[in-house]
Amino acid sequence: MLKKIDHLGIAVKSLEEMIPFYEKVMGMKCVGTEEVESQKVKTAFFEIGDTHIELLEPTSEDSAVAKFMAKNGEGIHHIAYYSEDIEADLAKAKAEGCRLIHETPIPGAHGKKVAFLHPKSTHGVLTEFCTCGEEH
Ligand code: CMX
Repeated sequence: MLKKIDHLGIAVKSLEEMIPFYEKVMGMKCVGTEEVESQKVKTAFFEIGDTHIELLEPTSEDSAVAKFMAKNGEGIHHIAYYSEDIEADLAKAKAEGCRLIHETPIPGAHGKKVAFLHPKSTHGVLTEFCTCGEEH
């Protein structure tokens, strides 16, 4: 079952420029940065309430985030829901007609297991289910 919004993913050109922006303008603290090689991104996480903002900087021109920015510029890239049973939630979404980008979860940032649903099957919103791992 999906329990809460785990994080919102925001595509940015430069973490170096955007981390100070979020810290100064929004007053949030950056709680960690990490490169996720499999996804060709560098990430920075900020805590806000019991959820997080994830900034995503592409590390390669062929990364999903680089392709997104080439078309849309910087902005909201995906929404991630925390799941207590990711396999069951994926199976349910598939049974309801959603197209799974990942049939089984893959390793994501902070040791989490993650899987994405294709935005064309979720009314335009790239959707991530994630579970376990560290606190953020
Ligand atoms: N939100 C909404 N729509 C999106 C989108 C996004 N983030 N990214 C792509 N799309 C749309 C495109 O605009 C395009 O729409 P049109 O056909 O109307 O032009 C369509 O999806 C393209 O789909 P595609 O041809 O199947 O594939 P792409 O090569 O553009 O890849 C996607 C899109 C979603 C399959 C790919 O980005 C993907 O696999 N994403 C999942 C993994 C990911 O995003 N990783 C980065 C974050 C990792 C992290 O958080 O750590």
